[in-house]
Amino acid sequence: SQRILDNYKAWYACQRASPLVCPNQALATELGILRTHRDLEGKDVNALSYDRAIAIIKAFPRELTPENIDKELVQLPHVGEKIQSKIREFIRSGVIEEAQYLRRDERFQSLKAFTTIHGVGASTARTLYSIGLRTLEDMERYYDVPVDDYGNPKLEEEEPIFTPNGRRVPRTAKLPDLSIKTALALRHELAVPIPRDEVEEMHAIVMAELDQLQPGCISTIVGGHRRGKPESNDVDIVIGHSDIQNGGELIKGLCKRLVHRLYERGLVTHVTHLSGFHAHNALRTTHWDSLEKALCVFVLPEDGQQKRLHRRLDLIFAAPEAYWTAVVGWTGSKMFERDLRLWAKKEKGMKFDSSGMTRRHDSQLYFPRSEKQVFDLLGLEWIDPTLRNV
Ligand code: TTP
Ligand code: MN
Ligand code: MN
Repeated sequence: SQRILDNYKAWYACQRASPLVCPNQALATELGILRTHRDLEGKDVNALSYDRAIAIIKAFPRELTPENIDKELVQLPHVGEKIQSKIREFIRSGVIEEAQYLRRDERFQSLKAFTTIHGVGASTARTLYSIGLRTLEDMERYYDVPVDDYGNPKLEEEEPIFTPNGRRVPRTAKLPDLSIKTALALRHELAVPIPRDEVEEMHAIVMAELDQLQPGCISTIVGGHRRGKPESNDVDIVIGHSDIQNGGELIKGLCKRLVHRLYERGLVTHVTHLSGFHAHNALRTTHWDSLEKALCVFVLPEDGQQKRLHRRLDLIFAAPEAYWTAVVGWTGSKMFERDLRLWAKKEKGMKFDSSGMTRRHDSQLYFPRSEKQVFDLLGLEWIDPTLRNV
């Protein structure tokens, strides 16, 4: 609604409409370089300031120009003097000099490349740099990743067995872990963005397998796909059960069973994280695992001659009372989620996360029946998933 669009100066990102591409996109991208730099160097407070300022730019409804900048900028929350001057520099000259410098800086380039590997955070990246590594090829040698005849990294995996009907079946019964070494070996494939139709194809195959184990399951594709991104870096699926009364019992343990089934089918090749149910706990203040989750590597069955790429797949199983909070919690973006939790806590005396919603003073657990109801219970105006691209 127009009211949401007019809300661009609101304090919390979850009150503002943030489209996928905003009128000041080039500015947001340039500020993003500075944000990434602060993040890579461990300056978390600084990085968060940039996150908040970029979030404001992403919701700003008009193009900023040399003519309107003075008037517009002073009215915006979360944009301190330092970042204001960076914004002015960009509006005046079309670039931010520091960002231009960083793009060519060896240390920045190295740290950024290292963190593209699943499981490598900023602090690991800094350690790798400090012991002399500079490129991903250095990192491959350091982690002893095997290479093929062309020098390209390859998977150190046992040859799969092919059954008479042509299905790939892994030889061992144990699910391999997605280690840094494996992530390096797969890095070229995992870096290829996933188009929307392939996301939907993966979803359909996963749900068909799940139906064989437990009929009646429901699901929502979440993450960037749900926010309208034309291409995603992984596939995120929230899974629940249509039986409100018994659904929790029916899907308990199902996450593990599904992943093992997908593994036996040759559809899942690696897993990074497999967790069971914990109850939503109103007393815990930090975000923690409270649903059944599996973060995996998935590969579609070969389609004629077409070789299919390894893809990251996140599966989140939620009991009926947590289904819609899980959908909201995993739709993102990360900044939208951060401010949702903050809004719930500071403004509503509630604890919100993917695993549920509770009133703080008496720990009463809510049971939202739709995504809209999650917003209603939090006292927030509805924001379409495609406008949560903070
Ligand atoms: P991601 O899949 O990491 O990001 P994305 O889907 O927005 O974009 P893309 O995959 O294309 O890069 O996370 C999806 C949402 O899930 C994110 O907004 C926050 C949530 N999330 C958690 O709640 N816990 C987690 O451990 C992770 C990794 C994500
Ligand atoms: Mn995602
Ligand atoms: Mn994900």
